[in-house]
Amino acid sequence: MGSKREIVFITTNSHKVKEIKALADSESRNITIVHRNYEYPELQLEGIEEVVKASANYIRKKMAIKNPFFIEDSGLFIHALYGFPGTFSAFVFKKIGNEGILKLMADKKGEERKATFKTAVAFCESQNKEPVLFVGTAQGKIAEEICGSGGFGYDPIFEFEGKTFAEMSTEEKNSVSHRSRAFRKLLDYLS
Ligand code: ITT
Repeated sequence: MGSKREIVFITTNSHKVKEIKALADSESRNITIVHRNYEYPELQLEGIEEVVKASANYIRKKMAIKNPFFIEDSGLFIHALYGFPGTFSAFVFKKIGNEGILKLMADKKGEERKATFKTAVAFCESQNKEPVLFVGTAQGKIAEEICGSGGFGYDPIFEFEGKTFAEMSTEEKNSVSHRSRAFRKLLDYLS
């Protein structure tokens, strides 16, 4: 068995770490995820790809991270609300939470409840290399009510094939989620 390669994941969100570590272990690709709980600036840009790229460039130029590292930015895009909360997902979650989103969606039926979860991962091999981006999406809908106690953030209102993400185990969510789809692309790139 070859030696494991260490990749640093920079995030303040421990739920993301749990999902990514479970995924890295289950894929057995000789990658060890090392978590660093650092905050970094997130510019308010047009899309999450632009946001994550700007943040990764900030980190590689201003913070002394020795190992290859990645960060990720995720957002919930509700079709009937023209992509809201999108890049404002963290702010909106803090301000109005899942109850607030359900209120905004009160008059929306069927297809109108469609939503996309999106993750953009930015990986930096070294301090002098531009970040490489990987994007993953999950198509679902906004549930009629809060359901489930697992996961985090918008999971209790994001329904995927009849179940919310909060009703799924980490493994189940990882088999279909936006984050797992983006992260698997990074694993493919690394191997
Ligand atoms: P870092 O930026 O430090 O990684 P964060 O929690 O601020 O952590 P994001 O900006 O990517 O992460 O998250 C935006 C919002 O979307 C935030 O409120 C999260 O709780 C929520 N979110 C992200 N991924 C999610 C997921 O898989 N399921 C449910 N909600 C999610």
